[in-house]
Amino acid sequence: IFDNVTEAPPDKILNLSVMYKADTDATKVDLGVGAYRDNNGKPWVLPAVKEAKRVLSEDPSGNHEYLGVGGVPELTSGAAKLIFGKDSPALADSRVYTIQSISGTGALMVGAQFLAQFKPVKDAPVYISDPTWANHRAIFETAGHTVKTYAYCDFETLTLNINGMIKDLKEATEGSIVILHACAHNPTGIDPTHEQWEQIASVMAERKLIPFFDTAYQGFATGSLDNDAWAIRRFVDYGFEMLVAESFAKNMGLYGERTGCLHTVSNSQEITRRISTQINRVSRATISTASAHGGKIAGTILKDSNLFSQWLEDLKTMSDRIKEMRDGLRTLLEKLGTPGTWNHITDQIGMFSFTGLNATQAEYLKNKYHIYLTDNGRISLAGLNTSNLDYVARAIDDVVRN
Ligand code: PLP
Ligand code: TYF
Repeated sequence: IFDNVTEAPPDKILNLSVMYKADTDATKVDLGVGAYRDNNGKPWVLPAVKEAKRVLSEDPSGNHEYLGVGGVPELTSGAAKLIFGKDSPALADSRVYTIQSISGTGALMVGAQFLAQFKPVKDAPVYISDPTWANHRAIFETAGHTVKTYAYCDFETLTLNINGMIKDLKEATEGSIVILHACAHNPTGIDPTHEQWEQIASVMAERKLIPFFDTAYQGFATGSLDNDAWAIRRFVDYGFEMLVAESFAKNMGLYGERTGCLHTVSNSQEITRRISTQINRVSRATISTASAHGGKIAGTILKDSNLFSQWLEDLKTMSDRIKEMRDGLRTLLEKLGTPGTWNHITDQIGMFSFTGLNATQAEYLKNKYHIYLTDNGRISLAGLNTSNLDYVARAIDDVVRN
């Protein structure tokens, strides 16, 4: 019956993790998957998360019942405030609907399926940045959209190709959906400036394009949750109707708990009410109800001011360590006189650096030094620590010279 099933290509990032785990060399370094590691190279359970789990475990009314279709109410209301701001007019006017999702991926998928049915211009494509997180294409194609790309990275200078981006958006057909990374762009670590976001908003409004923000790194970009939501809030003020996929995987370290939210913003309370019924229907048909454990942890942190303060400290611990690694790597490469310029390592923000190394060089680093990075030259700075930084810098120096 299944003779016609061909082999699917492996997911490059997940495959890299598998190869890293199988590598028995003691010097191996994992700069592949975007997951935070502490200075000992170990996964980190945030103190705020530990405390939230303790609070939940002692709650006498705790149980394992199904969640309602919307998810954990403390999570969805807290998550919406986190994204749109406590004083958001869209929230005050009840123009936002928020549903709990299976992390960022699930939020994108529910949004993609909703749009496949209700996008205002039938057959309008979905635009993703070149480059982007590899799963974007897969998610939107799976939901039946045609996926196109817009220029994003100037691969020579490793800066934003704003002119190329504006040109591509100008040429997009009316009603196209544009996936935008709210902050800390994956894989490049390059974000538009406020002025560039204004340009993007202006052309998107003119061309009647639909923004679909993906926010997986709030708190990792500028060090402030509010600043990292700046673009989304600006687009709301601009008057856009839009979608936002929000992940708590990275900023709460809840990777495996699959905790996130999908938000929609419309121009009226009544439209939002109708949208909510359709989003609920899509979610019901895909996951039925969201998963409770991560939702309750994140909800507990968002609603409790002490836990929230602890979370801000935890975010600072993570983003400060990543910044130190950025500074350290750049300084070492410059000290070694490694050919090329390395300022982009500290100019870029978030969890990743788009180093400019190519696929051959990535392969060389893996084979000779047991250093794992994606073949587009992206490194996860969270994989660096004070014990391996020097080793990695020397390896990069070697591969660049050879
Ligand atoms: N979007 C981007 C740009 C990402 O980098 C990621 C994770 O790496 C996600 C979404 C979603 O991840 P998750 O489904 O684990 O929340
Ligand atoms: O490192 C990245 O870009 C991500 C990591 O369910 C990831 O692809 C891994 C598993 C997952 C979501 C994201």
